[in-house]
Amino acid sequence: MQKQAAKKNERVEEVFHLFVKHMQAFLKEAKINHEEYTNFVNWADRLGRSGELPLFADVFLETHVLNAMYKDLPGTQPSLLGPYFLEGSPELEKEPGGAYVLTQRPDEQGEVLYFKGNVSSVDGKPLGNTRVEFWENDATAKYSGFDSDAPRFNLRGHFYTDENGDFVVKCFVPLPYSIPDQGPTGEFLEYMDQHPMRPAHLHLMFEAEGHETLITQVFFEGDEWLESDVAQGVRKQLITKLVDKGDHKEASLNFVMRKK
Ligand code: MBD
Ligand code: FE
Repeated sequence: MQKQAAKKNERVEEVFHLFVKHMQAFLKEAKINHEEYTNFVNWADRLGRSGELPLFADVFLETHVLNAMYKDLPGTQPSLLGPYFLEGSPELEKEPGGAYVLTQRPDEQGEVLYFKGNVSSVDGKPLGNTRVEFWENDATAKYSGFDSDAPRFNLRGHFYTDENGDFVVKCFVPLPYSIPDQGPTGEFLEYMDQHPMRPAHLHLMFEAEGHETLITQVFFEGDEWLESDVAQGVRKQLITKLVDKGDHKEASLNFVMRKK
């Protein structure tokens, strides 16, 4: 126990030392004057007080952590967890055709999407009984539990793959998402000359025995924000096609999990 705690502190020490070193080098390189310094402290204080710090971090930093960890590894590339994941989603029920039906209000608006996936291991074996966590925004481009007044777990749920690693979930075509741009994060975007948009995406998290948890997103061909995602979460292999089936859309993607 003692030893583990010591080890953990060593890592924190190493990281904090590097952080301070690079911050000091940054202040020097940017020739930050005292007024700018005070402005920065005020902005960072407003960012924290507004509750937007997790948003800011996930939009501007998270992708760089993931790229450094996974860019050159086999298997499906992770994408951003983002600030809108909620623990404790309901387990979804199947409709007669075998698709899991996403939690929704009786009058839920949006275009129905049947999203199909297959989950396998890097060695090619299908991963049956994989827990799939799924969440997305609604037809007003809002996330339940955060910027929407829908019930807390609306458009959130989990289910399990069948023995072949397959699943189908009846959900909705997600919408491009504007991150909140009226607060301190918006101020930052304005100075950066950057729009606040993310391309439409589905959030998925996979948990399978003996494998690394895979947190990723799915995007759609033709989305106007794919190239300029404010959070830089798009990976080529995570883009799929929306196929028009008349009264609904279909899309699919396969997911490959890395072993622990
Ligand atoms: C989102 O919907 C999102 O997925 C991320 C990563 C950041 C902000 C909003
Ligand atoms: Fe999102």
